[in-house]
Amino acid sequence: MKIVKVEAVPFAIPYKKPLKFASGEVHSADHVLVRVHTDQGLTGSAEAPPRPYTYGETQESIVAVIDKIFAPQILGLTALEREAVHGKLDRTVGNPTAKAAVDMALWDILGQAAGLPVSGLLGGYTDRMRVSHMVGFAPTDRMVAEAERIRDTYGITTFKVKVGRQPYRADVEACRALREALGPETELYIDGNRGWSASDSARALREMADLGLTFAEELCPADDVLGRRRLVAQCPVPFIADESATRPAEVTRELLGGSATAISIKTARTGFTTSQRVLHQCEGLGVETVMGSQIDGQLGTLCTVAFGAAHRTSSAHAGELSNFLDMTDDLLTEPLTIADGTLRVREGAGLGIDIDPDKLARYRQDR
Ligand code: MUC
Ligand code: MG
Repeated sequence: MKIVKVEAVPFAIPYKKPLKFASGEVHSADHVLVRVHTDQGLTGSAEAPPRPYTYGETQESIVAVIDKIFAPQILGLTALEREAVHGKLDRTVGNPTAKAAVDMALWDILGQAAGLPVSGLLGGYTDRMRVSHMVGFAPTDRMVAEAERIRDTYGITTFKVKVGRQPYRADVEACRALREALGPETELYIDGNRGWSASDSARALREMADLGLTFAEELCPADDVLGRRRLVAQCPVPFIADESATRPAEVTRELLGGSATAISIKTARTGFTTSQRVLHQCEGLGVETVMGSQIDGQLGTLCTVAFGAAHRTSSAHAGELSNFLDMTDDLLTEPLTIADGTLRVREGAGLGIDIDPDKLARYRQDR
């Protein structure tokens, strides 16, 4: 199972409507399809989504780091030598989604070689996850209409509401309107993408105290160390670190430093190998996790649900598995479907990724 070729194929698929949040906005899925080929003819696939406002990566930088640095380093190693592969990749700092896609493509190869689903190899706890839908910035009536449409169409009853705008009261009003429209049984949590100050975050949380939020995520920058600790100490619900805890060392730092009390795990940035380390770290510390989305397309979502469903703790909360609904199309031969508020793990060997060659030809950006 020697690695003989690593491909990084940039592609672009427009969104039906942009997703807007405090640190950026997405109008098109300008992702990179990563394919690792072996001498036995197996090909593992995954996607890397560039998020410059979170990691500094771009579509061009992902292609360049894979073509110029990672591929030459790992050619000749086997798909079973993941630790050796990571040793090579980690000589380069940063580039988390490029590294994660290589890792997940290797797991895809292992699953295919064994004739077993990756989700089973990772832990096999369940075959599906409840879905949480992300509601981006828009006028309040449109945010409410979107949540109602998503609930009525897909049966989704968990929503992550993007907050972090200035002044913060508009977001408080949007959350209140969502709670009133969706009723007390719907699960709501908020994600500020560092848009508020620590003190505005505290004010907003006080004004939303009666809304029954499940979590608060990354409301203010973790770099404002003392303000953030003060906020987390008074936060009435688990405070999720997302972009401030993208590696095991950062997870340790944020949790032990009192800057977070829960962790968002994103396979798009820690693959399967390092996501499992983060999950076990959190389990050992008694800290809850949520399966987050790097605004994944269908490939990325398949990876997130394969990992999330594999473990008891990662499947305990709804996973962010519905961003692909905002896209006009995708690359999979058989599209993902969400029904009754849940998404199932794909059956079959590996990750179950089957790329439609016509769609790839239509959306690829390199020829
Ligand atoms: C999220 O959970 O924050 C937006 C920025 C990012 O890094 O991920 C998305 C969703
Ligand atoms: Mg987040």
